[in-house]
Amino acid sequence: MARLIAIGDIHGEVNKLNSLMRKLEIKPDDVLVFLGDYIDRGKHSKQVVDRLIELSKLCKCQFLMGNHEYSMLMTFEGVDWAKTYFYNDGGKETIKNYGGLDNILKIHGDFYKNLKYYYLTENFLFVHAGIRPDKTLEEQENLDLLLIRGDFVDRKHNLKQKVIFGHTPFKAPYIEDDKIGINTGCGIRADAPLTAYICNENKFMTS
Ligand SMILES: [Mn+2]
Repeated sequence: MARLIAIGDIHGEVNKLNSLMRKLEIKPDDVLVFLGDYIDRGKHSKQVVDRLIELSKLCKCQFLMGNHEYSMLMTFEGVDWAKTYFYNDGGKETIKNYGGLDNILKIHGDFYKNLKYYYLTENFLFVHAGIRPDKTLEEQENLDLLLIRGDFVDRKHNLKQKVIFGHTPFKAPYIEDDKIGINTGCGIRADAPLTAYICNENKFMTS
């Protein structure tokens, strides 16, 4: 049976991504939904994106925008706050890994510019950070989808779908009736795993 699999924040940890993909034994009819924050902090952001592009040739993949990719893209647009954020929250590792800032867009510009803010199925909404609970999906603002924390994590929302999110780190998957958080700190702590949630089997897997 085809699986619907969400994968949490990777942050340049290509070895953990490879390990998790091996354990999942990806098949051509699987659908992988990556929740964003592929880059920064870890040393191998470029290799992570190379691997993601490879995976998109092996099975169906949805690549969502994280706040780190957004800040990087806005840095190229000359947005001051984004530049400050990018340079102070792991972006220096990404620039070094690509061999210079300009190489990022030359090598992977198409990938970054095509990232989506959310992915919706009948039973699940996938999004990097979460949603503003008192708004409909159509009313959401992109910056909330990328950055919201407690106002989403600590409150119930009204969507009929379960929300699968990353961004806010937890030691183990954060499981509520209406949401599941799977950022288990990959790229923050050396011993923190990368986590996947197999949605239609209600199972977790770690790197
Ligand atoms: Mn994030």
